Amino acid sequence: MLHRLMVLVVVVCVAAPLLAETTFPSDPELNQLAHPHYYTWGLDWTPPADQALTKLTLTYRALENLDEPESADHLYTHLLPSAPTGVTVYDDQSAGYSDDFTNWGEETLLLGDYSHPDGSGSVDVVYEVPLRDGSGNPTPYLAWVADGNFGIGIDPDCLFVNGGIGVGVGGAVPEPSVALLGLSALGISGLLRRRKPT
Ligand SMILES: [Ca+2]
Ligand SMILES: [Ca+2]
Ligand SMILES: [Ca+2]
Repeated sequence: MLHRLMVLVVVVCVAAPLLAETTFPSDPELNQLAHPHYYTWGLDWTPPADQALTKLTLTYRALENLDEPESADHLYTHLLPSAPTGVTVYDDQSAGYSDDFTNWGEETLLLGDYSHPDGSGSVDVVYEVPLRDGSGNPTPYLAWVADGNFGIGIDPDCLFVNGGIGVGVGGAVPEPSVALLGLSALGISGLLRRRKPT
């Protein structure tokens, strides 16, 4: 006796958050970070209206400390609430090893005071700034970024080279509406109702 086999297709909708990120092209002028200088990199953008920004990420790609690296060398990196568009180069105000953003005119967030491990070659270094806390409430840094201009402040105290500095700002985008999910379900249902070939 021939039995028909009924296949039950279960469609599971997983409520995973959809993430999106705006990335900024690296500025080649920042590939060679020289000891006698410090830098600001101002970024202008239009935050997506439909996106709840949750984090900012900065990545030094293939970062390397040249010119006799030693543990006393420092690469100070800050998030700035605002900065002139593009790269601006300043002369260090103090000789030796000292973070020149300590005397910056407005509040900054120190992302890292990096020292390159001896003999480690090039490495990727990543810093992440939460723009919202675990409950979804804004951190102070959300306003710095969401007003359309923010900056990265870098004071290399030794020669640091890199293969590009990646900056990304991202967050969750709205999940599809119930109506769209409904239409999608109808579409699947229609497919399942198609007659089987004899
Ligand atoms: Ca410097
Ligand atoms: Ca300095
Ligand atoms: Ca700002």
